[in-house]
Amino acid sequence: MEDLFGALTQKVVAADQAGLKPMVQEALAKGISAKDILDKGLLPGMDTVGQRMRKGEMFIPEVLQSARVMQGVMSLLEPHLSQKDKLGLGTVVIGTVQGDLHDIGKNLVAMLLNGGGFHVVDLGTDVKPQQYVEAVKTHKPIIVGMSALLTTTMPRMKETVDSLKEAGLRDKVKVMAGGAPVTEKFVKDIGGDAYAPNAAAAVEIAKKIMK
Ligand code: B1M
Repeated sequence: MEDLFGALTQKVVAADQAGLKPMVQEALAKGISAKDILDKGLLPGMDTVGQRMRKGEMFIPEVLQSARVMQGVMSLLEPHLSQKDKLGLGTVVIGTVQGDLHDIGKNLVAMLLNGGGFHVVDLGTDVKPQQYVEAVKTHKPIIVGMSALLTTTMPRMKETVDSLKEAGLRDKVKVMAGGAPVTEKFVKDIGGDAYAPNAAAAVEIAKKIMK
């Protein structure tokens, strides 16, 4: 059994969609639970991808491929997962802030969070503070994630935090922010909780927040 989980992990790291799909189908047919396939086979693969990205051993296109392969097989597992298992570690609402259309980094963060076991609600780009507020009311996330790539849109991050405060929701969520011009000090100054310099760090920090 350990061999099978190890092989699944390797297929995720190698982004081998063609090899992974039949292996997952076979595991399900053998009666191995979808939760075990996910927790013991696939998620450790995304953990490895995150570690290799941090060490500079894997680059963004490869990381995206692994994340896509992971998402591809999730459709096979989903019908077999309970609602609780589907929610995994908890919900993260994420978006690129108002006025900003850059979404490559945000998508990468969303994919790795998803691959890391979080349920991700992606609000897309140009997300207004009020949209974050509404999403928090609807989805009850544990984390609100904001991305900005333009210095001119960074102030929208503070406005979003302020809107959450005004709506009485600030103490119900942790606020994580990132993007090339964003710094740890900036996140602290605007009243956020966590800064992540890259997607792998975002997953690590999100997991720490959950503990
Ligand atoms: Co634009 N752009 N762009 N752009 N663009 C930059 C950001 C810029 C630095 C280029 C430059 O001038 N050197 C510059 C900003 C300058 C500044 O603000 N000081 C710039 C500009 C000026 C503009 C326009 C204004 C250009 C114009 O029209 N005159 C315009 C703005 C449009 C708008 O948003 N309203 C514009 C448009 C575009 C394109 C549409 C052409 C395209 C975006 C396509 C898309 O995203 N779908 C684009 C691109 C591609 C870039 C560059 C070249 C690349 C950005 C990128 O995708 N990086 C960028 C220059 C550069 O960075 N080299 C540039 C790769 C990505 C994986 O990294 O997004 O940093 P990044 O994400 C990382 C981390 O930051 C972190 O994790 C990610 C993965 O490790 N992270 C988070 C990101 N979000 C996070 C959230 C978290 C945690 C971590 O928690 C929630």
